[in-house]
Amino acid sequence: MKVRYAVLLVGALLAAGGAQAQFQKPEDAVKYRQSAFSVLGTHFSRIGAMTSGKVPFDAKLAQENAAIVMTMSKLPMAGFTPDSKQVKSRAKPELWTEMDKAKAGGEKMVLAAAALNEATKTGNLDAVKKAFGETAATCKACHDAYRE
Ligand code: ASC
Repeated sequence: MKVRYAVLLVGALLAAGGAQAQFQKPEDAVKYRQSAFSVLGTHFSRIGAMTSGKVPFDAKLAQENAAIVMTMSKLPMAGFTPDSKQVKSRAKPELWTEMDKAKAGGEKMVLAAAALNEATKTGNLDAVKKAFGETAATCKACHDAYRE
């Protein structure tokens, strides 16, 4: 029984640590989110090159890239810490005053990226195209609203 409680406690602490991102400095939070967006965009664009016909569709490659997109999509929002508002970036003032909306936009992106990952598992280009477009729309929504 005691062991069981200890396991639960450790689990709760880990969950709290994950939910509450910790950065040494506000600048680190900015660097973190920008880095996460950069890797996310790189792998998303590789799928985009296939859906637009710029490079041939390779189902396995699409799936590998989508798995990375799905994982990366979960990271950047944690970098929008309140104290990072003071660091110069392309974030519009609205981002900080509408943080709940911005976070909701981030969650839509996470869900869309997971759906894109599922779509790539079908190996069907049309399914990938559709899911890619829906994911790109979630990227664009926040870029339009919150990025200079
Ligand atoms: C991309 C990319 C984005 C989104 C966005 C969608 O390929 O890098 O940021 O799509 O342009 O409109």
